[in-house]
Order: sequence, then structure tokens, then C-alpha cells
Amino acid sequence: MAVTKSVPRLLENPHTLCPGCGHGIVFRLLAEVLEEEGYDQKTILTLGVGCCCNMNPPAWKGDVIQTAHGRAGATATGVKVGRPDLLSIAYQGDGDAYVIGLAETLNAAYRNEPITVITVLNNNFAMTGGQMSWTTMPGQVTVTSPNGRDCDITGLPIKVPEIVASFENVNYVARGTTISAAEINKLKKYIQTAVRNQIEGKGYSMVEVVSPCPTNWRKGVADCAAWMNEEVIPYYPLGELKNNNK
Ligand SMILES: Cc1ncc(C[n+]2csc(CCOP(=O)(O)OP(=O)(O)O)c2C)c(N)n1
Ligand code: SF4
Ligand SMILES: [Mg+2]
Repeated sequence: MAVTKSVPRLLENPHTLCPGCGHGIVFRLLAEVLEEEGYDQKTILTLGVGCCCNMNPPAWKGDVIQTAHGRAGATATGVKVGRPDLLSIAYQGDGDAYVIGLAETLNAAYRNEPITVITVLNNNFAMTGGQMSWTTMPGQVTVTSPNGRDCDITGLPIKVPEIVASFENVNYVARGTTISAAEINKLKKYIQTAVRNQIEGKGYSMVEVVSPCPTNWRKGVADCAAWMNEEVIPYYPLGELKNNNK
């Protein structure tokens, strides 16, 4: 028997993300969690600059602040100070949160701001056409690394959740992926935990999502999943990196 699930209220309008993009799954999970927790109309979503901007209203039928590039950690902090009764959730790409906005991301975590941060790691600056970012894999071809990323020159891909997890006060850090139904179910639990932590006033939470970008990787969906399994996920291991609730 087919099981159908109605579309969450926050996602009733069409969006403009590419087919096969991981962002769509992450937004779906976030919308489901917020509705299930009774907070879908009591949340301010702070969007970084990147392909997540495809979900600016009307695509996301909730309150959104579009930040300047990289500043979502600071903006989400301000939202929570001004409206502690609402959920403040930052949603950012890897380039936004880990490159241009690294200082804001680390400082918000270091201060243990009571916010929830979701970062989507797709190994490139996708919105601007697929440039190399600090999470681009060794040897990965992008428009700015046409011979493959040379880590002797550029350094190795950064692991921001591991840095954030090292801050004593931070409550929760997890890394999931959209690669399969089983992993999507786990990812939903991570997002749910991160959202509940904020509802319960437990401090800073971060969920990173290893996510495909078929358009800029120039791969079909199946090839994206295969490459993620072979290269990206072994470097960026999945699971809860830190859970102070346990
Ligand atoms: C100050 C500033 N610098 C550069 C840009 C150009 N820019 C827009 S989106 C983007 C990259 C976004 O990449 P990421 O955060 O990884 O998100 P994705 O699109 O990959 O999901 C860049 C460099 C900008 N908008 N503002
Ligand atoms: S360019 Fe990549 S990250 Fe952006 S919407 Fe398309 S598939 Fe998603
Ligand atoms: Mg990116």
C-alpha cells in the first residue's frame, strides 16, 4: 500500500532548486520538523547567500531574513536576542558558513548562542557557478580548479563541525546526508534534536548535511551518490559528533 504524506505548510509553494539537489530534501525535513513541533509559524529562518536563496518567500511560506553573504551566524544571534520566544534558525551553504562567514559561524558557536544552524556541504560555491570552496575534495574538478584541487597549494578540505564540537559549551553537533532514504531518516532525527534543543533552551546546535549538487558536479543523481559514498563521506564521517544531552 502506498504511503502518502501531505506537503508541510511551509512548502506549499513551488521552488526553483535544480532537480536532484540536496537542498530540497533538507528544506523538506526542516519544514516537517517545524510543523511537527508546532513552530512552523513561530520561526525566523536566516538564510545565507547561495542556492538556499531559491527558498526565499514565497517558496518558504514562513518568516525569512536574507542576510549578507556569510553573516547568518551573527544575524541569527540578533534574532534570538530580539525575539527569544521564536526559533532562530540559520540555514547556510558551505561557502557561506565556512569560507566568507567562518568568523561569524565560529564566534556564534563559541559564545554558545541558543540558535540552530544548518549547513549544506556540497563541495563548491554552487550558486555562482561551481567554484572551488574550502570543502572541495582533493583532486575535485571545479570551474576554478580545472586540473583538480591541489591541496598542497590550497590546504585540505575544512571540517567546521569538528571545530565547533571542540567548544565545551556547544550542545549538539551532527553530520548527516541526503544520500538514501535510511540516511534521510537519520538526518531528520538530527534536525529534530537540534530544533528541540533550542525549544528547551539548551544552547547552540549545528547540523551539517553532505549534499549533492548534480548541476555543478556535472553528474547524474546516481553518480553523485556513488561519488559521495566513495570520496566525500569517508572524509566527512556521518553521525553525532557531540550530544550533551546524553
Ligand atoms: C560579499 C559577497 N561575496 C561574494 C558573493 C557571491 N556569492 C554569492 S553565493 C556565493 C557562494 C555560495 O556558496 P555556498 O555558500 O556553498 O552555497 P551553495 O550555493 O553551494 O549552496 C558567492 C561566492 C556575494 N553574494 N557577496
Ligand atoms: S546549482 Fe547545485 S546546489 Fe544549486 S540548486 Fe542546483 S543542484 Fe542545488
Ligand atoms: Mg556550497
